[in-house]
Amino acid sequence: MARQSGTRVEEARKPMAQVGSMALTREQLVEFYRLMYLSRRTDDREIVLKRQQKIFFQISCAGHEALLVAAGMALKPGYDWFFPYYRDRAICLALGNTVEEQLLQAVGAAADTASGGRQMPSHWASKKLNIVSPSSSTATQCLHAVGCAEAGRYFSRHPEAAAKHEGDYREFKEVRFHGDEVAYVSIGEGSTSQGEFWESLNTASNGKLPVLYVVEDNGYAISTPVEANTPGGNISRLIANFPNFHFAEIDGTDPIVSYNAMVEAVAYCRSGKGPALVHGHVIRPYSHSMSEDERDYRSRAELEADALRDPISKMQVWLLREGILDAEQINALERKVDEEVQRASDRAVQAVFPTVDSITKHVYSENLSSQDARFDTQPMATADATERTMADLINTCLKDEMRRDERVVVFGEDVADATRDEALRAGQLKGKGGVFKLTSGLQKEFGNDRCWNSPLAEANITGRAIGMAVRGMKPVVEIQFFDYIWPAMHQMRNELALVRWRSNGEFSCPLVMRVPIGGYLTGGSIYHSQSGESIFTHTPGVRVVMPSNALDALGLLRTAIRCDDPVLFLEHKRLYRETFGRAAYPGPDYCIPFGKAKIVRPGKDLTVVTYGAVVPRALQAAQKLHRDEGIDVELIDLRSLTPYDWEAIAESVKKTNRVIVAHEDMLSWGYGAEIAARIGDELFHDLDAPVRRVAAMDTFVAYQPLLEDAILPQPEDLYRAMAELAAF
Ligand SMILES: Cc1ncc(C[n+]2csc(CCOP(=O)(O)OP(=O)(O)O)c2C)c(N)n1
Repeated sequence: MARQSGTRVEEARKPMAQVGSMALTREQLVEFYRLMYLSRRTDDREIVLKRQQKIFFQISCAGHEALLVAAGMALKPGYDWFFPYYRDRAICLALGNTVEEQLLQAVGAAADTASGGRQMPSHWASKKLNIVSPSSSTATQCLHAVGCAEAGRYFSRHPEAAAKHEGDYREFKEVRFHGDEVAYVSIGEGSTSQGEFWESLNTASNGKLPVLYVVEDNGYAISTPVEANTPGGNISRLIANFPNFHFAEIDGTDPIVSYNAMVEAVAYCRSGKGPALVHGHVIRPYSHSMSEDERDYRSRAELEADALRDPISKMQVWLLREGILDAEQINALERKVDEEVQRASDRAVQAVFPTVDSITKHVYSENLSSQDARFDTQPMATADATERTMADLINTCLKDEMRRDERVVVFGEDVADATRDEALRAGQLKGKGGVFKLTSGLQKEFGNDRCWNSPLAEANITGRAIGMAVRGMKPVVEIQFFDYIWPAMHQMRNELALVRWRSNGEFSCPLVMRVPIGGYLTGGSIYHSQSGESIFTHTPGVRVVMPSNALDALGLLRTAIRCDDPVLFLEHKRLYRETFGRAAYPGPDYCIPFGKAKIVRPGKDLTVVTYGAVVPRALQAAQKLHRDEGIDVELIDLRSLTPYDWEAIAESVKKTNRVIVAHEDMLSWGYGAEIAARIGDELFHDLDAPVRRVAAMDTFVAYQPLLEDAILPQPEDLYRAMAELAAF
């Protein structure tokens, strides 16, 4: 187009397809078709490469191209934000992703800019274009888009929060935002059955957020037809009553109709009125993926009916009929596209593969380790030497960090002082501030947009926090009880832990999840007493810490907030207001590096490695054993569980030659199993006795205190194990 003469350029730019107030020029229409065709031919090329075993998976965008090119042309790359799913090849091409970039991912090349060979093809990501690295999980991305939109709005209201800051995660998190930016998220109609889709609609609607949802309805989720997923077979009908939304249901195989709908929806989002959802009916001509054959479950008649709606042939016919391109011009355009795909493919199959030594790169931050020396500080003497509880010092730390860093926001269930805040502001209410009061006063001091109540939905909390953290905010969210972390598990395991690694370091989501955990509550019962830390220490990419006293809680929480990794911060509720481990406020910069254990009691006869609420119980047992038998136990409080302080363990075991690993969680497959195995493996020659474990019974915690006492490890159990091991 660039080489056309003056009059031909004018001709090309004349509006050709007028629908409502929207118009596409001839030039745009040709580009529209080119992008659709480019997308289809890239899929076709991948299919060939898969058959040649040069790539290992293929899932196509075929049939969705019109809807997606329309979205791409209506949005701005590098300005708006994108959370596309695996069918979205065409929008990524329209935004500026190249065929070569896409094929480099397909071959698993080192130069794959989306993931460095870590993700399957069609897992689009581009830092430059604001296409955020996705997982393969269906619907998780909806909550990220919501969090992303919230971040854009937050930075618009707090522009000074975007400033770079040396010495913490902000040094490595550049913030870019625009007041009228839109967050695009797409999803298949089958995946709208996922709770996370609905949880995201909830917040997008309530917050009038500029999120553009595109539901690509090809009528099937693998082999399950839409009516088996969606009651009544139409998602638009079900969601129609969400307030503040702009809705459009369209034929997504029609480029002009799609473009019109997208432009209108984007304008609605940009204006700040709220979110929009475009439900496009499309087709799926190529089976779900190359791992199956849809002829096994779809009738021939159905496939033939779909074929008649193919967007590529429909647009080609339309261009010819409208006289926009003649057959020769179409052939020339298609030939050029074919050559482009061929060139990209030739280069991609020659690509260098990632080396094995790159595997562990970007599991955690390469920029700022949570073990960094800058987190190794000493407590400062302050004017107030009052001994304070763990609950009090955690609350103080949150306030300190919110004062210091405007990117820190706190949300979760019941964490605000009062959502209806008039009476609070008038000084008539004390405020709630969390079921354990740990976030008390944050909303009052920092305002409603820095501390607020989330919906009662743990995936919502976690997914939104991920979206915000990707943009550079530092959410410090609360899961009300560890027992209810499970709805967030999908977001934690498949998203939080993986954003950095799967994007080869291009994206990250350092944030903090504070979670009250544990039993010893006398009546806490099954659903308020659970442990389960090993499930998360078994997840690379997330740091897990669990303090046993007030000073450690404050120092570790500060490091959690300032560091560059996602952190699961486990707070033992029994320790919140315990007399054990109270401490004076150590000043606003006191930090403790992760991975550094504390010797609670030095000793020479045997080592106990533990953490959390077992620390005071083990200490009690050790002191009694010393009084009774003169046996001198060295007690190690790990404090942080990943990373953990292997050096401290090894040094102690080499000295005492006997070791117990103790924890509150169940014995089998618990955290202690890993530590015990490593001691057996690496310190076998230093041992004079078998490695012993003390832990809960392999059951949940019962309500009746007699049972609870029997289920959880008590000081007497620890005493007995120490005495036996010392006598071995
Ligand atoms: C949480 C989750 N469950 C199951 C899968 C396996 N899976 C991948 S795609 C898919 C079907 C999705 O259908 P739909 O949302 O309609 O999108 P389409 O593939 O038809 O475009 C399923 C079940 C997954 N990726 N994630």
